[in-house]
Amino acid sequence: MKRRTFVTATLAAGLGLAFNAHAATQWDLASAYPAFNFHTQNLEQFAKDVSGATNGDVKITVHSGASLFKMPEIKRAVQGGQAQAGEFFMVSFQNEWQPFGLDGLPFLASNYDDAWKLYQAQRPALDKKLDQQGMKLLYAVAWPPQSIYSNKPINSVDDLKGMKWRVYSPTTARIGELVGAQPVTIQEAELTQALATGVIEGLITSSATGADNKLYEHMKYFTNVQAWIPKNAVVVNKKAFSALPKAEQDAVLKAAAQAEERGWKTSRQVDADSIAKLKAGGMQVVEPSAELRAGLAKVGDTVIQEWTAKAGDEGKQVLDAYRASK
Ligand code: PCA
Repeated sequence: MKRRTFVTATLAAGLGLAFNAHAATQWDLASAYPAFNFHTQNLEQFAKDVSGATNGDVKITVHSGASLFKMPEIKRAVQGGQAQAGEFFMVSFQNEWQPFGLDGLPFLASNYDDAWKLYQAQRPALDKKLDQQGMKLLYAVAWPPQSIYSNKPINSVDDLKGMKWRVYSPTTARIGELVGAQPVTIQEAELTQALATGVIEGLITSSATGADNKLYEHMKYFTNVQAWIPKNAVVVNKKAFSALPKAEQDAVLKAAAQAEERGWKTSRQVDADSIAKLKAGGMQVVEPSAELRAGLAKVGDTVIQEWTAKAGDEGKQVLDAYRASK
């Protein structure tokens, strides 16, 4: 009798273990943007869809607001498996591989339709690069177009001279240099504090980030230059992905494709809503003068030339593919 109980208990424990081993896929997904930001909400929906499609077998926990890793660390954390998945801002990583910075080049693709074409041209190279780095690209979503926030009117590039200029990528730093501003790198998670302490007098970012951080409390002008449309990439560690049964891999990829489509749609809507929020907050939303446009276009040409020289054949191929698709 005793022996039978023991056998049954052992069997049950064994079965329990086997069941748990199958059910226990748990991914941490590191993100750097606030919980209420549209990229983050899209990630939450993605996680929900994956859980739903796998009957709860694949659980993804989204850690927003740079709570698990800071933005510059997220990519490496996913690569090394410290986080199974993560979202990173591609243009920040341009120095590592120039094509990461393609969607941060001025006036190359400054409306959503062109930005989508640019992404299609960039995607094969991105997939390959991330694969070599031990990751899989799940999807990428555009931020709204990037425009200038400042505490004084910007009528020409000369007005940017001497300004403490917040940057987030090699290109935004280079633009700062070319116009004679003082570039200072600040992550979005630290933006509010930097504004409160007067470290920044101007920056270029999206309407969404301006609204998320209530930039109208610190800056007066939003000059709608729409210079480029950069993207966040959502990646998963390749080993973590390969460990899933095929049906679950397919479910993840399907949810990712849906997240991408939903994210691009939402981005357009968020742009309109955020500009309304900026206005409601008291910000002056102004169209750029012809002089400013011309000045920025010139700076943009220099930056693109420099990028092309650095990006070599690989960069040229992507750029050619994009131009041919337009
Ligand atoms: N917001 C983020 C990235 C691009 C954007 O629109 C930021 O400013 O850091």
